[in-house]
Amino acid sequence: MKSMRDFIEVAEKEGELKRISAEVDWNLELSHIAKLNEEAHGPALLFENVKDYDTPVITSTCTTAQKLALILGRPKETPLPEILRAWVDMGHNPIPPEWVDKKDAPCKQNIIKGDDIDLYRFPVPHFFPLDGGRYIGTAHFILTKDPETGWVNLGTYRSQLLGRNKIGTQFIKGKHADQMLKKYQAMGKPMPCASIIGCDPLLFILGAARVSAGISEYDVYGSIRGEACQVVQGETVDLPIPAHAEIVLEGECDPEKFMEEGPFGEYTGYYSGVGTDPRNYMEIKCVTHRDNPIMYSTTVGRAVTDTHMVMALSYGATLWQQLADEMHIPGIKSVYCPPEGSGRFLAIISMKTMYPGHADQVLTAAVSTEMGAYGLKTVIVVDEDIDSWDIPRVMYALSFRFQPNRSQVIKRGRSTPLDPSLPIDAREITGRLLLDATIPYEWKQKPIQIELDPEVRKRVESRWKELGL
Ligand SMILES: Cc1cc2nc3c(=O)[nH]c(=O)nc-3n(C[C@H](O)[C@H](O)[C@H](O)COP(=O)(O)O)c2cc1C
Ligand SMILES: [Mn+2]
Repeated sequence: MKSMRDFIEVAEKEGELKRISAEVDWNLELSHIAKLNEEAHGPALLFENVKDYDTPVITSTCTTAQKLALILGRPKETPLPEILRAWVDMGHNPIPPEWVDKKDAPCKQNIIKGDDIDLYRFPVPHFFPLDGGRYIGTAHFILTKDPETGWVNLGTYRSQLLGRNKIGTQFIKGKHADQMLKKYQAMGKPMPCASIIGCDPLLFILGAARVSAGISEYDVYGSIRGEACQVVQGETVDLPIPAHAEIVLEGECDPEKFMEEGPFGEYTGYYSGVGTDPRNYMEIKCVTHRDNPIMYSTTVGRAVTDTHMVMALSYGATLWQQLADEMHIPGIKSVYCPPEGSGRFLAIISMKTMYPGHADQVLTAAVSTEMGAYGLKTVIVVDEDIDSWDIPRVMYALSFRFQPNRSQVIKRGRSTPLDPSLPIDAREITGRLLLDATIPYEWKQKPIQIELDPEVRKRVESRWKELGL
């Protein structure tokens, strides 16, 4: 799979994509259809007839495990925890992107510069009633490059349509594009950027993934796909653009310039903030697009949407990799970050305890990883006999193995400004809860679990019919 068109072909063949030919309004109607379809665990939707526009819009590409499985080249019945494990297993062989000629890059089929640029020519949806405007960048990612090391980052940061050639940026403090922007600021220069709208959905998933600083999401893409991402030189920016992208917005972000942005119906189920905020923005210098481009979009909003599934997959897999592969902590059996918590506020880790304090080590390590250090509020560890995704069994462990005295409250850690459980003006720091629901390794006398007598069990099972059961 190289492009959005490849995904459409696969998903349609598998019955996981529906074309909508009836006219649909980009103003609220499109998002509401997508949202209600997502709440019913429906297929990806390709809106072919958007009011006032010729360009189609695709939504809901990642909202179920079935579609995530197809994106990762697995059978569509593969359950989410198995997809997560596959991600972890495939993540060991980084492959850098491969440069191709402009003539081999469909994203260069149309090139628009200067005054001819008009972003209102794209069918940009207005999602929720109290949104500050239309959002052109939802299922997109922004490409940036570190001016010191050349590290290329892919980050999904929402973009409001702010003018014919302007889109908002919301690089939350500490995000990789924010770290880079601060370096350009110190150099007194604007930061070259490109917004990629419409691509292999795995690139979007990676844009939202919490890959460690200094590592390019392109290399992780190569590892998971098993082949390099094909890229082409930008027209006006020195950035590697995915050759098969549908729509590319090239431009720059001046760290000293701001426009009003927001609010937006966020993945927490609440609007971000209470009004607009001054934020940096991108001034677009060049638009390139394929012939008959496809606009890629996602509703965000309340769970469960693309954002929740994408984060449950990539944040869960990343936390697992960071604990097991980067920190080399033994005994990690599985990690699950439920989509209902958008894969980022709550993590459940199943582990084989191997020495005293091992569970405590995993708990404190989890909130110190790249993934966990940012906004992870609750971590639960359970013994290896319980699967991390088996919520009834996790509830069992929280009832019969958990002890508050073996658990910890951490008073301070990095938060997300979108966490609605914190007051609107104090969202930079969060508390954390580390819940140990394992049986302590060092106990000499462990509780004796009830097992049925195997002989008697066999005997009564053979009498099942006779018993009328
Ligand atoms: C649809 C969607 C919208 C997002 N919007 C933002 C945003 O506006 N600002 C932000 O900092 N993170 C946003 N995120 C989360 C980031 O994509 C995520 O933290 C990612 O790790 C950022 O890339 P980085 O780690 O390379 O900085 C969004 C994620 C999704 C799926
Ligand atoms: Mn990154």
